[in-house]
Amino acid sequence: MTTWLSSLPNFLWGASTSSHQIEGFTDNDWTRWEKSGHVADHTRSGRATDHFRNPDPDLQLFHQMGWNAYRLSLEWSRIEPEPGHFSATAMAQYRHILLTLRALGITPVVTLHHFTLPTWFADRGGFFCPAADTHFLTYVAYVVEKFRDLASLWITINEPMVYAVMGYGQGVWPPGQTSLIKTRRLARRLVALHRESYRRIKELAPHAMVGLAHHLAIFEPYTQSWTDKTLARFVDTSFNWRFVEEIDAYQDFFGLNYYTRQWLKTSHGLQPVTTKPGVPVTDMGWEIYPDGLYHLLMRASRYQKPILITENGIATEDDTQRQRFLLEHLDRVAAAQRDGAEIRGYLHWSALDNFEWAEGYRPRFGLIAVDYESLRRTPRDSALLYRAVIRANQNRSGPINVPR
Ligand code: IFM
Repeated sequence: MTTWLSSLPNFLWGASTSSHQIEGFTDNDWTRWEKSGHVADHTRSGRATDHFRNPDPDLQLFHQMGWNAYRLSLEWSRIEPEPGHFSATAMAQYRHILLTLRALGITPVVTLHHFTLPTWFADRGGFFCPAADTHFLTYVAYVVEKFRDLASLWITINEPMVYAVMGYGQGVWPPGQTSLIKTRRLARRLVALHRESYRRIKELAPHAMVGLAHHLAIFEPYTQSWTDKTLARFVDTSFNWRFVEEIDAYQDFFGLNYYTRQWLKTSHGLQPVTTKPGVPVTDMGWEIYPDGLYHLLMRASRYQKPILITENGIATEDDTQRQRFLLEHLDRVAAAQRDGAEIRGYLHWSALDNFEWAEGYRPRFGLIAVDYESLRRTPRDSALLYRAVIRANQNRSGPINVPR
């Protein structure tokens, strides 16, 4: 069992974001994808929430909401706009953000790759380019060396399987390819890159804890037929667990992103059915299934690593639904703790409303609402409820206590 760093809070309470989704005017392969009309209603991320230009009010708000942790991602295309040229301005702004978080008593969880690529890297073939490892590891080493004094929790890659499937299998994200073979090859490439990044980060920052944010879903057979059951088992293994197995020796904590349950039906092939009639769903059309979090936490705990819930959240215009979602999922976290899972934090997705990739700005995932016209931020009641839960659990060891 890996030990949790004594310099970290016993339990991390907070929320997550990613650079492209909140920062604004980020020039990468997604910006180009948006320009070519691939996002719902031809939306472009544009200034997003304008967070990069003006981060301080948000960071203050995170503090006021009682968070002791915040997961952010660094935007590679800002930091290294051309191969081998690093932007002092971008690095200074990220340093400012990390220093401010430290001053506010908020532990940063820093993601190095969250779906976006510098265009120069994408143009060379992205992670398939012959020098991909050299490029990515140069970027990783550069930022870790510069920020190792301010961050000790690092996530190399966000949701590698989602990234591979959406961009190379379903073709709805850049680069828009539809090849199962390439999806599998990319997953293998990302395994190798994660391992190398892990080694490199540990060389540069031996005390850092390094992990990856695994997107895990519950996959169940649509009917009890032998074929649906076999398909569900196959998808569960290949989407959820193969990657985990392949990098398990290279993760100090288990980062888990959880959202929903999906169903496998032989007539639909590998494409899961997202819901069954009558189940409660979010504005993404995803089933709300809190028990799934419990099952995945218990399954993840077999890997004998501290678990960090790196994302869990709901797209909804109805904040009452968000409040219920939050309490029901936290209740399942507490149950998993009582049953022996070592869970070291819960980071809600998301801190702020943000740009939801191919869906644009319609889905509202934020604990804090953003008015995209005025850029005004308003903490939702769910954020205040979350703060009350955090306060009730301050300095508590053992399972978290969740009001009913
Ligand atoms: O917005 C995304 C995030 O970038 C990765 N995990 C899932 C979230 C909701 O779809």
